[in-house]
Amino acid sequence: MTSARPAPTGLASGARRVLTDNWTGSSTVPAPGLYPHQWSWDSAFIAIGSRHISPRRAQRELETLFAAQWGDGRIPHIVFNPAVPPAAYFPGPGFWRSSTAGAAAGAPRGVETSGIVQPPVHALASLLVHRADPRSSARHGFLARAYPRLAAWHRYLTGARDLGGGGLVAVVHPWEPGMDNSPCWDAPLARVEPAPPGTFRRADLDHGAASDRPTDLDYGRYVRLAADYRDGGYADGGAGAAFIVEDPGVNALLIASEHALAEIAALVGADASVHRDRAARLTAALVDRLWDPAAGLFLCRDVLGGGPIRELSAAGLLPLLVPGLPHGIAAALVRTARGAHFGLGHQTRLVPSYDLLGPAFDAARYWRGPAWFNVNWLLERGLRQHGESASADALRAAALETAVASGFAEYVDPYTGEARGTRGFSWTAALALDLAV
Ligand code: 9WN
Repeated sequence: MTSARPAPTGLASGARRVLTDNWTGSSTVPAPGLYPHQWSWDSAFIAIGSRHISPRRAQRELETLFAAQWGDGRIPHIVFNPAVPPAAYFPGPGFWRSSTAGAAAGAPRGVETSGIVQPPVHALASLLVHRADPRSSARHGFLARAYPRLAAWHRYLTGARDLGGGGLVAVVHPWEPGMDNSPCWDAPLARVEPAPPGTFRRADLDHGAASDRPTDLDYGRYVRLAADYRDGGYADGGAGAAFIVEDPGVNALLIASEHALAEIAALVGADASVHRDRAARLTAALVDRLWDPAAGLFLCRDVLGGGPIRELSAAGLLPLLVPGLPHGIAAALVRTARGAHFGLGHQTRLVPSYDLLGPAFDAARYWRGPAWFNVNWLLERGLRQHGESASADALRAAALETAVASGFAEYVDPYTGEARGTRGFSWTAALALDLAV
């Protein structure tokens, strides 16, 4: 149960306004201008919040995304809106060319998408959306339609994407874990030859301050990796891949979603045990491959480089969300969150995306230090799940205050809460609304 403390004035009305302004009629853009299409994990977080405004709209949000699923089961990280001018976002549909370049992987023909993925929060979001209004959900057959989509999505991730061969999902691009320029990617990315600067144009800098965004060198490498993946027909497991990483955040979200999928399976009359068994296997592999007792944190693993990446990222705290995580590990994660590297409850207003003491820490630059609301929402849930209700209550209060005071910013300075990135950001509004009710 959440604490009874009232939400700050203006929270609910402000959050609703952001979500209404950013709704296109079939999905919600993360923010107008900077992100004018539909993003995968954004839509999952947005649905978790918009279910409190309209359960039907939240169902629609997810179903629009599911309609763009590929034949091999992948849910693409962007679904492009054909009404938006091609130059408004880079890389746009003309770069990814999904309907032709992705044909062998079963990309849909009627809609253009990217060819990479984002973290699998969708089954968790679908269950929460269903629970907001089970009668409407049943009347519209929401879970019955969602279940096979979600099952295929998880099969893709645990099958084709077990690139390390140890039972975990691997990502093949820094955009996939959703934490684009995390210092965790610096070492594996150093092996990637950047695309030459003059060969692409960064539309993001039309809307965001260069000091808050990834660098041009990062972008050169993002473009090279995405172009190579596209030119290989978006096939997984080819010999040419230059970036393969196992990320604890992605895997923790998959496990939480696998548990949700077991509940969905039971509700639609399918076999729930497949999903419970898979969640148990993934949890064992997560602990076995990514837990670092000395750091008190889960670390990313560089599959091609062959070892752990010794950078402390908030992604390594996200396994707190995993039901059934061994008690000693959950307790160690809470100690790490409260310690000097993340400052939960004393040094920081919200948990930073990266180690406060790390060599690459930058309080302003995207995923290299700023605090993000989705990460803090997930941690609030994880803390509560492990019985840490006082910490969860304090984090909830701080997130609500900061969301309103920052104008529902994309991310904030973790010490001061000062707004960074774009404002009127959909998942900030959605998750604040969810924490407030
Ligand atoms: C690339 C939409 C997305 C989020 C990501 C965030 C940012 C995109 C970008 O915006 O990434 O996918 O253009 O920088 O890092 O987590 O889903 O909000």
